[in-house]
Amino acid sequence: MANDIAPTRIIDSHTGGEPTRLVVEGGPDLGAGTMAERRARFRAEHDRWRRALANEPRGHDVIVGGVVTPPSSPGSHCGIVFFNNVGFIGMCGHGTIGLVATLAWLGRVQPGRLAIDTPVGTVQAELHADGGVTVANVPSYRHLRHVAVDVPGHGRMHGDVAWGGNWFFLSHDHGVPIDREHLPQLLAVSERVRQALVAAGVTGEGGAEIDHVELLGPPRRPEHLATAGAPARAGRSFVLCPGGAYDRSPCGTGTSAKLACLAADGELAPGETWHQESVIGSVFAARYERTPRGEGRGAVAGRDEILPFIHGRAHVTLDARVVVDPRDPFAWGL
Ligand code: PYC
Repeated sequence: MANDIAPTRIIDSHTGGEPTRLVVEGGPDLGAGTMAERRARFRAEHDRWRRALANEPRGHDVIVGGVVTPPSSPGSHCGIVFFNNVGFIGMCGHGTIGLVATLAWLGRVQPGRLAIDTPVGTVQAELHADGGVTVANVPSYRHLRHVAVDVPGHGRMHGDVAWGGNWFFLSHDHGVPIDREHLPQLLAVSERVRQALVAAGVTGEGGAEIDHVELLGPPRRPEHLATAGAPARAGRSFVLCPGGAYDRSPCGTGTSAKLACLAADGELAPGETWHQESVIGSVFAARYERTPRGEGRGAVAGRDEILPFIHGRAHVTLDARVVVDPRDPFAWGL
């Protein structure tokens, strides 16, 4: 039976274990305009594509998808709109590393720098000769410090609210070890935290929903542990994503939010390397530069923002063509 759609090619990759599924040919026509306008058009007119690619039976709740578009800014290589099983996300660090690795695999980019337009700003990326990728993310900042939330069944917890391209609540005092053995508890607690934030009216700037919860702990990898006289410049994180899945990678936007908090607390100097481990043990190397005051997102005068740099590596896992069988009642996703 013939396909119901124009030829559509997807390429899957993973970054530190977290999958990215990119539409590199065909797919929805998001038209012209800013990336935020293209995302709005995607949401309003083409949401079946998101469901088809990120939901069962073709996808699953861990997938972050992206539609690669022509650039919206002069000088950029391309644009990208990221989505998941429940909606759209602003930026995606692991997904951008996956995008650059995918473009390299397709032969569309060579080692060097490229700019990529996203709905929350243009980011810079560098493809290194060894295949590693560094992403200079959107300017990031801490919005609220040490907020108390009462989490039903768990008790009072505290955390910072920070922007790293998505909104995060970052907490240390959750009491759960950050390892695979405790995934059921980590998922349960983080989901309750998200609900408690909504109930308590704790939001990002301008009432924005905090849709990612980041539970933090000490590093586990031997090379990241503190040594005599030298504190650990590393941590381990569990990140709950908006659709209920956890990030297998250290989460690029979550690492950016963490860097913003470290910078605000004076615990990491500009240029110093921070290693962020994921709950499965994959690692991003990160650092930041200070941005001139108030020149970042929204240009809020006097706000301290940082420019985060996230370094990681992605591997292509699949190169496929989407089939939509008109007889299939679930062809566009559950
Ligand atoms: O790497 O920024 C990230 C990310 C966001 C959601 C899943 N991964």
